[in-house]
Amino acid sequence: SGHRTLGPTSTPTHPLATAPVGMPAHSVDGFVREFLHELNTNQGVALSRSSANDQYLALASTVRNYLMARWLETSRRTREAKAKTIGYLSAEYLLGRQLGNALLATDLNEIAEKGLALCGLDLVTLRNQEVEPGLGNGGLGRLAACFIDSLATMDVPCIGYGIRYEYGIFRQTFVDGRQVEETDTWLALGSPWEFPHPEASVQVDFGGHTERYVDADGEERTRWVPSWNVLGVPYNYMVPGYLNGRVNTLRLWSAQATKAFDLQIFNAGDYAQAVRAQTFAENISKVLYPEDSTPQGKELRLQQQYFFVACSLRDFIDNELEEGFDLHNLADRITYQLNDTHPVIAVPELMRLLIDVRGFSWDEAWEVTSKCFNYTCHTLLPEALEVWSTELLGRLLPRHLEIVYRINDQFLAEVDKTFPGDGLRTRRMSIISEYPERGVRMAYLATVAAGKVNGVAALHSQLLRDKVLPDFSELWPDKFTNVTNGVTPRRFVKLANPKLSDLITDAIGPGWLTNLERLKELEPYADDPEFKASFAAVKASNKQRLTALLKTRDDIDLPDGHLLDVMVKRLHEYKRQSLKLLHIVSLYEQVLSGKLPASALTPRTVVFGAKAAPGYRMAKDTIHLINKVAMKVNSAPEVEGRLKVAFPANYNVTLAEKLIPAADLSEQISLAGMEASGTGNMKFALNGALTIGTDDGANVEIRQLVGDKHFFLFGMDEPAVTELGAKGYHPGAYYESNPQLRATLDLILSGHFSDGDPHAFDSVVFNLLHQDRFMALADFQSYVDTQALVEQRYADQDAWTRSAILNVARTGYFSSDRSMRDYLQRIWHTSPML
Ligand code: GLS
Repeated sequence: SGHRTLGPTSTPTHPLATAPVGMPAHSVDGFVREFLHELNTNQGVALSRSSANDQYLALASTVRNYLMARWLETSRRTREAKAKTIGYLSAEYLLGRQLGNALLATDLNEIAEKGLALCGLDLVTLRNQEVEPGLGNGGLGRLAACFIDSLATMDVPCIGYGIRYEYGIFRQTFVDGRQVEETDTWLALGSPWEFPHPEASVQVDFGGHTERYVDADGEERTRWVPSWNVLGVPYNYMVPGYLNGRVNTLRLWSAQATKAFDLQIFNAGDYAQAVRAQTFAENISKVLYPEDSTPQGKELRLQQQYFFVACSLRDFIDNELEEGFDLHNLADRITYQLNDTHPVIAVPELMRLLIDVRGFSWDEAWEVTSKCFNYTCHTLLPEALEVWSTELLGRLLPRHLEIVYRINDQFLAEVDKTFPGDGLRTRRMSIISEYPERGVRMAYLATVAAGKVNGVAALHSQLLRDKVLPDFSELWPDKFTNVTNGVTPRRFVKLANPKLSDLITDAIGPGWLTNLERLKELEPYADDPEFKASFAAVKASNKQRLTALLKTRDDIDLPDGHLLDVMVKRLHEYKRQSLKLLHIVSLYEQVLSGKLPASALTPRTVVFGAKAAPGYRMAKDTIHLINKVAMKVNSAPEVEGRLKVAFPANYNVTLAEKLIPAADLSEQISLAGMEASGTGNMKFALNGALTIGTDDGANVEIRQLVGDKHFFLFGMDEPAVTELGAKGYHPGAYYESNPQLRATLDLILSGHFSDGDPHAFDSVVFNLLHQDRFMALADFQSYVDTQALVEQRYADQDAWTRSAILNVARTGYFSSDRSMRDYLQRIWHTSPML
């Protein structure tokens, strides 16, 4: 290990060799020149013979070239200033399409549009060629993407570290209403945004055993003798700030077989075995685990985690720090943010590097390590807190397990000193769990090592302190803090909703996109008839845009003039898509049974978007049920023109950018105390949808900011949920006592939605009736009553639009720029570069 030799071997004499790299001219002419050059020299085709894919790839390279000078300059400037860098360690980055964002960051949109038109090409068509990099599951991965966007825009040095999955989140299709997963081949048609650096590969070891030995100074030391290894190849991606000249780096690692590993077997003549070895190594970065908020106790998952973390720590020390840097001062130059527990194995890895490789004493190493890490927890579900069995960890990373044991011994000694003789407490707090098997609680390890531990919304951080880690917050109250999540307004307002953005700029002038609290200046416009009319026209136009998209993308017809009611997020029981479904079936049942004339329904289209983890049976059954209800409702003459259910497959960032700006109503209906924050909720409010939601996650803060009158609150709050749980929850009692709920469930049980098969949805319905862990039945009446209030308000379009404008004006707080400011102040203790 050590520093690579970089740069020329003798002093360069050509004047260009030391000049900063040039940038193509910022003009239509300059752009066309660069584009055709890329098409000819990179794609090797003439314009007249180029495919749409050729044109897209050439366009991407062209835009990339405009960012290049800034990228190189950013890196030079950061090194020279020896600035502190944020090392964001995340197993997921749900980036979404890159081209639009790069055009925005370089202010090239108009130029590109005109230039391409002069070439007979259409920018929108080319933008639609891009397959989004879906290297994340949901909110957690998208949050990482928003954060690195904000840091670049705020001129903060950051390297995002993660995994370059060959296959990202699966592509969802429906067959007979059931989810079918297809592989996401996002790299198949070329990957113009990445820069591989195989020469900078890092070796990562696994397995084997440890040995004690005495070094030259007579010190007792430990040596790890691993049994196999792989190479990590870095791929760099640009992370451009918005119009500020900064371009940070996202560095994703791809696994490759090491030559030695390979050749040895190959030379022994076993070609098949050599190929198998390669496959084995490359499997590590093959595919994203399609789990969200649930643990995946797979060995490969742990391999992935250690793989990218080991590469990333080595990369920073060897390639970003100057030669001879004293690692005792490492915390002056980097602060690692652990995005959930996935990268927490970085803690023992840094200890190992410092002790075994750099010769630090244990105490010296701990002093450095405990200053380098902070930990963000993203969940409250107990089953989502990772615990790795010591059997597995010891087999895969024997030295790391030893280090974890010693960290635990040292930690428990501290607990015992603070609470002498409190054996129960020491056992509760141990990093090592003993039941159901001996394992390492990664959240505890992270909490012990971290300088700061944060939750992702005010309520979540409070519950984290009081319910998930109460002993730890008692021991170290100052370690705990909150940073409420945010979303980048560049992608989720400007790119997704250009018409709203123009309207805002017309009203309050430019500058709000990097200072989103300025949206407050829109408040007076909520009473301006002209502005209200324009605002409503923007919403209508966004609905038309969505209608056109869903027609071509999914062959779905969205009716005109409906209340557009949208629930998009991962399919999970705690998020309660089933509650939304019960509402739909309840409306339909009332019309069908004659309790309600169809004319009494507010015309409404409900749009779902949701992927279920492939192994999550209940979630997949719920998708099936939603699709079956949709088929029936959409073809029922009784509710024609009044109720429609649309479920476009494969919800992803690209679809979100079209769906959210069109929505009237945002469904945020998780059981209180379950959704750590949510970030979709923020995107909807910022785009002028009203929320129907529980008192959960960041909904709480959204409601406080927009005001009760402009938010539809329903259901139990967290204390009520806890109380009901303690009392004993019996969902069947709600079925028995609520005739409308009973009629609703009975209609499903009758086989009405399943071609007469009464058992098709037993799993979903009986789960609700007999278990209902997330108390959907308890909140049913409150939910349908509140939906009636929604309809009342919607009937007064003027009042609705006013509320929608106030939602936009009052939610500037949810910019991820503000989240990053909070992290800088409360956790990272650093500031933008000047
Ligand atoms: C999540 C939470 O479930 C979301 O509530 C949260 O908004 C997100 C980002 O903090 O993190 N945790 C998780 O495992 N997946 C998520 O989306």
